[in-house]
Amino acid sequence: MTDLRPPLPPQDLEPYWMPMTPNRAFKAAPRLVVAAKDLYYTTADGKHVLDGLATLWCVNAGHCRPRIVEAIRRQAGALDYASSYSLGHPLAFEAARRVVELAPAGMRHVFFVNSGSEAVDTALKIALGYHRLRGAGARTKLIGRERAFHGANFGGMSVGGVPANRKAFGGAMLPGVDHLRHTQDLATRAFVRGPAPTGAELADELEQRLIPLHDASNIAAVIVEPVAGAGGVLIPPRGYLKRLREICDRHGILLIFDEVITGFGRLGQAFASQYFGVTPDLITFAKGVTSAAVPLGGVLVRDEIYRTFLEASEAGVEFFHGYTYSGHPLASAAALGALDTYAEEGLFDRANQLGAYFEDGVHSLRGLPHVIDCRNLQLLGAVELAPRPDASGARGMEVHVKCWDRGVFVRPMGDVLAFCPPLIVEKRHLDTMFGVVAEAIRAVA
Ligand code: PXG
Repeated sequence: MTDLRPPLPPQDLEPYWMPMTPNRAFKAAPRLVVAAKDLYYTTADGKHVLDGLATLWCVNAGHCRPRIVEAIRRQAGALDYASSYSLGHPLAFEAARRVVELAPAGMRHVFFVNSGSEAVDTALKIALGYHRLRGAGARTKLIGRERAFHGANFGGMSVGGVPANRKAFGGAMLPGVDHLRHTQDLATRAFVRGPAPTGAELADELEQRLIPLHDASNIAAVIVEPVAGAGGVLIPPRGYLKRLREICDRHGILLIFDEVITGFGRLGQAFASQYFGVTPDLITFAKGVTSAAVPLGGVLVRDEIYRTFLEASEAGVEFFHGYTYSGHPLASAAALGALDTYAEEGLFDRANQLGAYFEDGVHSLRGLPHVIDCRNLQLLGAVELAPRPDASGARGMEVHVKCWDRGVFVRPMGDVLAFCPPLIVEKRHLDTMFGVVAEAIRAVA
């Protein structure tokens, strides 16, 4: 890159209201990054920091990868923007074709949006519209799960289950939403390597409690993250997702997998659906589709759902939904650059190659002070610390800061520290990451 100029230090941090950030604390002690390459950030004071979380679970191909940078650069000078509303440009169609190529069989259509939150709200609307077009318009209830994160918009917030994200908006949630229990149980399933052998029966709650309560004829869809991410990296028990699928099938309920984190190689396949061998009706994705270089999200839909919209709706627009930037040329270009990078470098296989080594790294933290769980699946993992009695989350935040000071970025979610490195990670980076995390946990004890 020839014209990369480090930005000037910001003169005033106040105008920018930062998202999901303790603004007061940040602005008192700001941490700024000015550049990134592959697995490392460069901070404003010239330090290199290893990105142990693909930043926000999204930079799957690593930072500033040449094909992605070049694709964006080229597109920006050729066609900066064209709408997808009754107009089109080739790249959006090509990006859709390429995503569909990676999708589970029978999901040959994709609706583009700009983020995971939009993907989730779009998927929920597709589910409602689909049932209505089939004459089952009473199917409006949506089932989410405790500790789920499905984005910040109203639909995703309502089916989500992270208490802090819901608390302030309780009265404004979508009506007609219920939640399954989450799958975590530290009393019986702590320090399990990979999926727990027990716990699939947690899925039965859908059939034994929620369906009798609401009646299946009123339920549109169940939405789950195959592996819950922002709620603390919760690995589904063996057989759990398959059982959810079977119950949904028995009752005509659509199953939505929110693959915003698990999509694009995190578990060693394009999608978690393929890793678990369970095909949902809709898949939401975002983040890794462009390796985060330009915002893009989408919803993959089962063929019959797309056909229903095209055949059963009145003449004209079949689905009154979309965004100004759906299928944006720069996002489409970035997606193509990212998908080329994944393919050329075999990055979706990295989690298969490194999963066992990563697992050993995660579980090497067992036995350190206050560690109450280590969990992992392929290239996704977490260590959980006991909360301080008077300050839940404080210990996690302190470990996170100590890691940062030692040159490693891992994300605290309360007292859970998550690991989700870019797929270009190598063993030596994992050694550094887990070594630094161990030091930091000891230092904070
Ligand atoms: N679904 C899932 C499963 C996600 O992880 C979204 C939807 C929303 O995506 P957008 O692109 O609208 O942010 C996400 C996002 C965290 C954290 O605290 C996680 C996410 C975003 C920001 C922070 O770890 N995931």
